[in-house]
Amino acid sequence: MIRFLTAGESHGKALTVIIDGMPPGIPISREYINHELEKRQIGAGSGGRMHIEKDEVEILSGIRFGKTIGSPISMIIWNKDHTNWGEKMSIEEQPSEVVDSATVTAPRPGHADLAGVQKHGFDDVRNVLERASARETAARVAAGGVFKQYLLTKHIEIASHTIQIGDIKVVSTYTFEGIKKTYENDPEIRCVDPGKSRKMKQLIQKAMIDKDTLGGVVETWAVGVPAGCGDYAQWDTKLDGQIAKAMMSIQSVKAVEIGHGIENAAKFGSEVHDEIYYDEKKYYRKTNRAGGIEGGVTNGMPIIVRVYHKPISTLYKPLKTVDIITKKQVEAIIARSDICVIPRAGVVSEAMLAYILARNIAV
Ligand code: EPS
Repeated sequence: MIRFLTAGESHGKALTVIIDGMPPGIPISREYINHELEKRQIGAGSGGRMHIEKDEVEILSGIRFGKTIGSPISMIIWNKDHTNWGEKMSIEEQPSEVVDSATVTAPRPGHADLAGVQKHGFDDVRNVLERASARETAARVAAGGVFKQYLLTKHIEIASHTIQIGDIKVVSTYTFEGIKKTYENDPEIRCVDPGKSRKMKQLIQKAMIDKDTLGGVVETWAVGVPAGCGDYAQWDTKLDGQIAKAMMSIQSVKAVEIGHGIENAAKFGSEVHDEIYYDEKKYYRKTNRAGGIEGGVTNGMPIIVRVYHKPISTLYKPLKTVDIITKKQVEAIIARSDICVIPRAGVVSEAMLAYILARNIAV
């Protein structure tokens, strides 16, 4: 079964990813993966780091003459910013002045900072924040580039778009073709509705002026997935459960919704379930409120997943916290960060959905 793991600190030498279990003979283009990485780098509300990095993948193993060979695929993305952090992120021991200058003791509310320190008993938040950083998603997106190319050989396509930033929501109807075009038509926000996109951008600018941050909602579709993917018989093989776990693991995600899951909870059953019809030797539905999954199994309709991101927890007007050494009330650290990740986060959701579909299809 396909699986993958990532490694690497935000300001360490590099991010790495190993994918195990990919079937042989799948054409893999490095340019395709690099284009996915580029999508993660461009967007309104991103911080200064994106001006330093130009993420590109180096493939180290598992691919020969342009095709997978059934061996583990290992890939690396070098962190350009590491040259500015060499001593502070040194693998070797360093003198105490260097260690002190790199130490962080004021954890940010909402980040993994304090929870990670409590877990391991650290006296330096940096040990946690370097790995918990959303920089890690670059490695996931590189893996996603491999999974998406595999799914294309099965005629499965994945795309995402921004449906909410702060309290600005898309209410217009849209198609998969429309969603696919959002990266080209609106790289800064990735919204199908130009009017809403303008308002979202203005809201991000306001948050920046106010030294605040914004969350939002990304919607991801997978089309071409045949009926019968996943399982209804065991809790851990249900496809919706697998997707929810994968999406919830993305940095800053606090809720996951399949189809119209949230609004359906407030309705009568007669208003919710997608009625079944039959024509020309196949079943079809006129609606897709279930988001393509019933009982943990795909029903042949597009899979629709929404992920809800909280606002980034590094604020330029810092919240109150407690110093982990002195236990005195202080202000949280101000680290360079993003104002809003939503436009860039879509490709991360796509990568995680591609992973779950690839691992269920390749069994
Ligand atoms: C990010 C890289 C990080 C942050 C951000 C996302 O780089 P740096 O810390 O050098 O600015 O900008 O990380 C976070 C939002 C976070 O909470 O850690 C990236 O590559 O996306």
